[in-house]
Amino acid sequence: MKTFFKALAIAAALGLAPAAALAQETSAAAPTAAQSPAAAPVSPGEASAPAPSGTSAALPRAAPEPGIGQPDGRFSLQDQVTPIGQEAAWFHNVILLPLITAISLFVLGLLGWVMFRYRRGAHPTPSRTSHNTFLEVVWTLVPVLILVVIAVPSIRLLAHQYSPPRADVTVKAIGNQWFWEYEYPDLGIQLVSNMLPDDQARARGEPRQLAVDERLVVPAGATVKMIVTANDVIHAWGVPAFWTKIDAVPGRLNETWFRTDRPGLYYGVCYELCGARHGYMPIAVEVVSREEFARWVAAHGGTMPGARPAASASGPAVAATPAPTNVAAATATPPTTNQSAQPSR
Ligand SMILES: [Cu+2]
Repeated sequence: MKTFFKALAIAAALGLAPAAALAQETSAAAPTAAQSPAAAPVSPGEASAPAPSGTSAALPRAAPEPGIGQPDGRFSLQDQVTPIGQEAAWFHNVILLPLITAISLFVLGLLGWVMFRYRRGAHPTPSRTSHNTFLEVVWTLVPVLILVVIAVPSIRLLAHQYSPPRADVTVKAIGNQWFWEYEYPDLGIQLVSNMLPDDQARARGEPRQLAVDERLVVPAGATVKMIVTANDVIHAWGVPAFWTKIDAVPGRLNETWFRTDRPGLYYGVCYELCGARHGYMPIAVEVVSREEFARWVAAHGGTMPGARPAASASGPAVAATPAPTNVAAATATPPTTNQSAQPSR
């Protein structure tokens, strides 16, 4: 009986394995090899300067909240702050996890029963039964019904994910070895976002290897359309608290979206193994009020759509596009590379 309970515990662990995998995914930023902070893709002069540009002055940087938008060691999904994320988390926590746990325990119980009840000592003459129509119908129909039950919320979630509302803000995210670039094509803003070295992250009270110099800033309550691509190799842009993750493929524009009403700071990472410093190109999304967003746009030399002067409504927005403020940091030769030459596209 003792071994049975032991086996039961193993089955429970197996049933919960997918959750463990997901939880692990959220902490993918954890380093696999010790890397000195000096190897961060930030030039030495840059590293000593607290803020790469004067842009952050107009907007106080939101501090991260414990347990929100970052891995905190929990054995489950991060708190979801988008409607899609909440629907998906409900599907995972309320439907899938109990179902796979119950199925695993049931199968384990059957195995244990057969092993115990029909062992040679207790059952020396084996039965010669080879068919049982009732059982065969049951073990065919029950899995089919389970799949149908799963399919309904699953397809509903897919439909919601792939029918985004009209976009309020469009952001183009471009993956590079090993940093992210962001463009707001309608606002005339370009950013380069590099990971902060450990000492600077600590000084700002942010988690190491998740803090960046330039955050992606979006307004609360707005539908943000993310157009995601890459310059060199395949990366993937994702933020676990938004339930958003999509590949960044050179030469392709992938699209995803998110909307959250909750201001705050949410971290993500690159989710596609993209080279030596794959683990060091984090993502930080700061969700602010609409007023703060307007101030942030102005501070970055951008123009809010409504604020554009009538005379220049037909195009000069492009001419007004400012040069990225901290491009020098990103275009500096990376300390390591696994490519001898950039492939021409
Ligand atoms: Cu990457």
